[in-house]
Amino acid sequence: MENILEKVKKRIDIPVYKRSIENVLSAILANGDFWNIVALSEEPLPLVAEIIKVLEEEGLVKIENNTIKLTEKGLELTKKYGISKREELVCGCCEGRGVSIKQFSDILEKFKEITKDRPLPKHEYDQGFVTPECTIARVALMHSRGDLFNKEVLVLGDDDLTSIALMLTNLPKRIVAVDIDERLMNFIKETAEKLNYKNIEVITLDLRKPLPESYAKKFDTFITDPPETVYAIRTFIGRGISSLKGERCAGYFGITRRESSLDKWREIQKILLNEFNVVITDLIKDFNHYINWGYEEETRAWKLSPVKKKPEKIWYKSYMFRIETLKDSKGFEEEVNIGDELYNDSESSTT
Ligand code: N4P
Repeated sequence: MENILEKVKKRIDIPVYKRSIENVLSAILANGDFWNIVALSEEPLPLVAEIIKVLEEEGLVKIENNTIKLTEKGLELTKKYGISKREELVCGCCEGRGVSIKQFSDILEKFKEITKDRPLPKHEYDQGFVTPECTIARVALMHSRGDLFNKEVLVLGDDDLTSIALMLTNLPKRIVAVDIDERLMNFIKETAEKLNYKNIEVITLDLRKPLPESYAKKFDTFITDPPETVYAIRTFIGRGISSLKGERCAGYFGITRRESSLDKWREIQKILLNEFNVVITDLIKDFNHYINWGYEEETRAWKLSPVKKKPEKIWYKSYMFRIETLKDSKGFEEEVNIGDELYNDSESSTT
């Protein structure tokens, strides 16, 4: 084990622990598909790929018919270290989200109908949208926390078309959606016209730039799903917080384990607590499920994957965070002068 750990450490610049190797071994015991192993192990994809490579070199793992398996020697190692197969044990009723979308079943159907011809993910912007059930569950979650009815809601980046789901509920008193992608903004605008919904505004904006002054301190609730670099997380969530009216307003965002190590998670939590001075009220595992975005073969994940086979089911999920502002919470308003680093760091792989 020590020797595997040392080898991986030398070859990659993502923090790796004995626990990371154990997680990957447990995942391999449960599933032979690379994408599922990444999902089950909850380690960043580039790290999982490197660990599998080392395990293969050590004769602990073999890859046959696109399937990753432990060898006799590998199985012995798991026995020696008391490593068992990883179990998901997700609640079948709510898919693990902890909210029911029953009340919104008509809205789910309408949402599916409307988004049938939606713009498809653009690689350039790291897009990849969640399932309709998930978008509606976001609405249910926000409603259950008292963050929608009669509230002013800001959607920062709306690849998921959450603003459309929000319109359909008619719960918020005002919705503003912001995105860099004109296609999405037009789609949302056209939908609003068709629905004859008046309380929505759309703004086409690169969130490297601050929101127009007139949107500062105007909202009760924001939701965003930033790219997974610390830069993007600070910028998107910080802008969300700056747009809130003041104390006891709420923000929602997704953070994944696929592209962020727990060391990065700690950085993120430091930003939330120390820089923004907000409190985390909810943290729900695998709330967000992303439909495979279609440009898999052009990504770093594809290059790193030991098996050149597209994922068959959803493997990319993220945790949902809910934060609340308190006295002296503050956001982030500066313009950021970065290019590709907004999307890519050593742990990212799906851009
Ligand atoms: C990533 C999608 N590269 C998959 C494609 N990310 C954001 C898209 C917004 N729906 C996930 C980011 C999680 N914070």
